Amino acid sequence: MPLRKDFLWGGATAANQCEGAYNEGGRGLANVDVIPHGSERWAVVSGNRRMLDFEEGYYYPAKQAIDFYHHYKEDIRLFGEMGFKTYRMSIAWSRIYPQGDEEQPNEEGLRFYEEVFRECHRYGIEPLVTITHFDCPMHLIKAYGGWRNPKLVTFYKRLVTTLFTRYKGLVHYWLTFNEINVLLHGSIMGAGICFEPDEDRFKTLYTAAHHELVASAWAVKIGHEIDPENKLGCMLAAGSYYPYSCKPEDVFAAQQENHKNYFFIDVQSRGAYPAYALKEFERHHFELPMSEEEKKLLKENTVDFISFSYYSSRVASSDPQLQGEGNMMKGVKNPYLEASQWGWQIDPLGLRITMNELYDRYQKPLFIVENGLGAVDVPDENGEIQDDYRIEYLRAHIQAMKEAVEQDGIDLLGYTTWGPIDLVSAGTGEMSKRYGFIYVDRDDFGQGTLQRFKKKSFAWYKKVIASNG
Ligand code: BGP
Repeated sequence: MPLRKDFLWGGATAANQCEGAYNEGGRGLANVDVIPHGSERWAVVSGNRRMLDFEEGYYYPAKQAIDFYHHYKEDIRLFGEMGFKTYRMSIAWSRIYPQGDEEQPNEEGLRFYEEVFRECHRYGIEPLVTITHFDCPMHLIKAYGGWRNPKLVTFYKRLVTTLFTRYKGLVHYWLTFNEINVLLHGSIMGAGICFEPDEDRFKTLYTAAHHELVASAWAVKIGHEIDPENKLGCMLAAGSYYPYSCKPEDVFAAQQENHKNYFFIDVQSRGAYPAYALKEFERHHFELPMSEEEKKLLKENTVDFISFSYYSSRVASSDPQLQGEGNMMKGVKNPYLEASQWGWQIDPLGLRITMNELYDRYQKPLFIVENGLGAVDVPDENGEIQDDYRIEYLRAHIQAMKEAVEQDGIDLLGYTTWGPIDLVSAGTGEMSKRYGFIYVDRDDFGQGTLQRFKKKSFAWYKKVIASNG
């Protein structure tokens, strides 16, 4: 079977990496506004260094980003020109509830996204909305301690009820949490948590995970009740772990790493905590704070589809000495693969392997909602970007994706590349790591006109879409 006729081709962004206008339209301050870029970023993202120390002073790039807030018409017109069928974007929670815990939403924020969705529909583009993409209102972090606190579930329920009601008929595809498994690695982005010095991190992280899983099930329930046409998906930072060798200890290490990743999706898709996780909790003397009502909620409100990001496969070894680089999750270097400028290993076949694993495990439609190559793009003497390396990367991954559909029989809803327009990198907090088909004139220091222009890959992707792959 070829790709379905209504295959959802498109691109994906996140509010905090493109909108800018961090203090306009009544928006409140969020974690993503104050995480520094540069050398201290990782310590803050992983919850090891207090983010609150950085509250003042870091204005660029995240707070301005590519100013999508004021350029959305132009940007969506360009997506329309490429033939996008879908545009994945996220809602900035603090535009809708500036503090996070108010009773009433901010009308200006609601109106902004309504206009964005209407603009998409003008070009026949179906919005695919991530409800939270690494963002959390600052007030919820300071006053409640982020997702440690079960009150966040209440506030999230209020948020989703507002969104599903207001955008009924305008949005049909929703993702509850971006890369929910990143919570275990980047606690500030994944859960609005910076650790106290003597905190039991295991307990804190899995408590927060439970709250997000419960919140996600509420979103599925409320989303279906408000509009039965709504399709709700989970979102995993995917990329299978390969064993470093066929030594059983390495195979076992890879299986353990895969468990850590699949844990979230096991709950969201199968509706119950897997046995391996419950055993791990026992070993850590961690009592899952789950009520009978929550157990039932999780069981009855599983997701409609499984979405995931894929940049790279990963390798696990039983040898603790081996360490490598990766996106948020460190892995062992794979000697058979080349890597990007940031050390992300390039493995198109790994996409097909990952798709098969996910489909075997869950038997639900898949949706690839991030894939792409981050690179430094240098304009040539005519000011153009000849990004053949990006075309090559995407072509190979799209080929592997098609094989997974045509030869392995996987049900795939769509494919959105990451950052179809250049935006701020989540990993570095800077502009110079670019993914786009559209170049944005902006550098790491806030210099540049913000002018948009097409790279070579723009026309290429347009053809990919027009020919349905
Ligand atoms: C994913 C995130 C995105 C995005 C992407 C690329 O983990 O969901 O927000 O940024 O990775 O990562 P980076 O920006 O670090 O290159």
